[in-house]
Amino acid sequence: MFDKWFQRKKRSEKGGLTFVQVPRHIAIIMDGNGRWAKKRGLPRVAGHREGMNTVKKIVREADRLGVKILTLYAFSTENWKRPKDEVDYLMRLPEQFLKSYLPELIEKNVRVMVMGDESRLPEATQKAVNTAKEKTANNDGMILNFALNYGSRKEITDAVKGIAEKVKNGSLVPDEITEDIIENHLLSCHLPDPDLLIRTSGELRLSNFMLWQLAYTEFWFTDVYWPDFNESHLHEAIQQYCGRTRRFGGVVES
Ligand code: V07
Repeated sequence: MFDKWFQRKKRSEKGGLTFVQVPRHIAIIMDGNGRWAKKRGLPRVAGHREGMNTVKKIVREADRLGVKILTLYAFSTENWKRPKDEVDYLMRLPEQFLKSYLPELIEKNVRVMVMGDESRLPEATQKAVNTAKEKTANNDGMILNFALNYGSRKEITDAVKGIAEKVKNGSLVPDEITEDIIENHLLSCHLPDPDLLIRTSGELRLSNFMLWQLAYTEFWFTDVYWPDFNESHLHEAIQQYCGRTRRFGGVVES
């Protein structure tokens, strides 16, 4: 169904030229893993494990559809407040994920990136993440960008500190501080802003995720819990995105 619609769209846009509006950069807040487990009488960590399988499924589908960047909010700076057992479990997931999935990512030419403060992560997690980044550093297919121990206010605070330092040492004057300069000090400086943000499990907020970068992003929310999120939900989000007109604050002539 989706594929047929997608192919038709490709042909019909711009007089047969391939002009496809599949979002270049999709960001996802993967919420509802704990609630998914609770609903089934399972421990919260069972939801996180199932959520990890959803990640694999959605990475495959996004790659197949030609998405260039997929950013996934895996762990926030606020998540440390959760029970120690749960945090310990979550911290082992990157390694587990990469153990079973890195070969496929390499085979698919996917590049793994991580955005966040990695210094607080357990040694083994840092090692696994660094190996994945190194082994995929030359891949030029889809970028799989994990927000790991990430918080947007911390990111912006660190950017301000970096800029202040440059002003202090004389390499920058306040008049030269532009939006571009600020952007270049963010953790996402090498990536274009997300075109589409998806949040699962019915919460309608950003929870400290990419506050600067989401300024003009289209949002799509669903009540579905992340472990239940599947290819059809991704298609629905993309179809809705394609039907919207993005104005970036201006007006579009009809
Ligand atoms: C985590 C699974 C998805 C649902 C949300 C919470 C649980 C994949 C990773 C990951 C991170 C970095 C990396 C490779 C994989 C991950 C955490 C939690 C902390 F390089 N899933 N996943 N990391 N969950």
